[in-house]
Amino acid sequence: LASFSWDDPLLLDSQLTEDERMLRDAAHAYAQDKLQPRVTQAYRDEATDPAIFAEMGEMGLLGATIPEEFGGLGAGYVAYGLIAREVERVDSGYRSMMSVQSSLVMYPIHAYGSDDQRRKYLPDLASGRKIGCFGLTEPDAGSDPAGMKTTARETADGYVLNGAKMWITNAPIADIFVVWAKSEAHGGKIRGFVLEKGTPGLSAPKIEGKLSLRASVTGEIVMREVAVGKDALLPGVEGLKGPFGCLNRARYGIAWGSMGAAEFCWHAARQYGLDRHQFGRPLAQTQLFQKKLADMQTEITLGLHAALQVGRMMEDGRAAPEMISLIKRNNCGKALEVARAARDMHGGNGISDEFQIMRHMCNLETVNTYEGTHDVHALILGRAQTGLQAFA
Ligand code: TGC
Ligand code: FAD
Repeated sequence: LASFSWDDPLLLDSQLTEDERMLRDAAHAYAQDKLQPRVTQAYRDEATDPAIFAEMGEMGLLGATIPEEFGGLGAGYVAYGLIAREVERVDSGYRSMMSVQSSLVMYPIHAYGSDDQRRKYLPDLASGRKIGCFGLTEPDAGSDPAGMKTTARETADGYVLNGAKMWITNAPIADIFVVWAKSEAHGGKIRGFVLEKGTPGLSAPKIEGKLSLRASVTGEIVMREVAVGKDALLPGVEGLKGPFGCLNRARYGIAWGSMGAAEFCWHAARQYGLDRHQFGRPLAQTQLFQKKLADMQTEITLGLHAALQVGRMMEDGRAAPEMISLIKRNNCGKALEVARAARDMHGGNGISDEFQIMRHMCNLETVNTYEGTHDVHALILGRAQTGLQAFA
């Protein structure tokens, strides 16, 4: 009889290449040795350690899919997903820092940038010497980014940007800002610009008081008459498909990452149930507890295999954006359910940061909202199967 592995029921591991397993193991070791020991205090203090970028850079975890000539690893999308899963097993905020840098800053500079922009920015971003952020959302344009108000006005030697971005991961500590604006010179079409810290008129105040994702700093981007040269424009794309091209990658990574957070909660709930006795037996020996563990095992296993399938299709160019909506929506929603159940299964200990479940649970509220909310992805899938768009 074939054996059953409770924590890898459908043998995901056997579907990975040797290189993918090695990268996964290196990311796991880094996350457990360097990130896990500092996360509880960082979360309490709402403090982001910028040194994490240099550490991740040294490990090759930033921009893993970017070619080696620009400082990346030239790895595939499955490898990228496995990194996200290992980092998010510790904290969604750390994965956020990594995925913004990789998918939302390095990817657009590589895919839409000029050769000069690639050479100027990518090696420093890959090594973590420079920190990047991605400004799409605005105070009055979240799910509907087409409603953005930020503008770029053409001048004799470049552009002047005005506007405000809201809820921007890494912004207060960023050196490089990929910002999306309506460009008057391009018929009001959305264009991408690369801004640098220190440019007059550009500021990035921190958003205080987050009760979720506290180990990852979030800010605004305020642009008041920010003058940049022509070389700040990303020449290779115009329209919403520019930012969406980046979001496809980041959403895909989140589908893996959220499963890492869910796995942490599942494994912790299982161990807690084995260790804790009530009514003269382990909690894990009750039917209700086992049903919850079986649900966690099932949803996580299905979510990981779906992410693997989409990753393979991304690698051979067959992944449609709707597939990414399906796994982003499902895996974030399921991870949140797993975390809430694990919180309950830990009883009173479930609310203590020592047990870490409630931190994951609070983080996953954000993960379920950013990069397209759970409901917005439902509407994307609804449009794809009915031909009717229900957004507006
Ligand atoms: P729609 O008419 O559907 O499309 C406009 C144009 O964009 C193209 N497009 C895509 N291209 C590539 N990939 C995709 N996934 C694409 N989706 C759309 C589309 O083909 C069209 O191109 P063209 O050439 O015909 O003009 O656009 P819409 O205005 O109706 O938008 C619909 C909707 C709701 C789906 C969309 O706006 C949406 O996805 N909203 C959610 C916004 C969102 O995800 N924001 C994320 C902000 S970044 C973030 O949260 C980072 S957190 C990171 C972290 O910390 O980890
Ligand atoms: P809204 O769009 O106002 O949505 C509010 C509610 O209404 C949601 O439940 C939504 O599903 C629902 N809704 C909206 N439209 C419809 C509709 N047509 N039909 C039915 N229901 C609808 N953005 C960036 O650009 N860069 C970043 O780095 C970044 N990092 C973030 C980090 C954090 C911690 C957070 C919280 C957010 C971040 N975001 C970032 C922003 C994020 O992408 C947005 O919060 C998200 O897209 C939702 O937009 P909103 O907050 O304006 O909510």
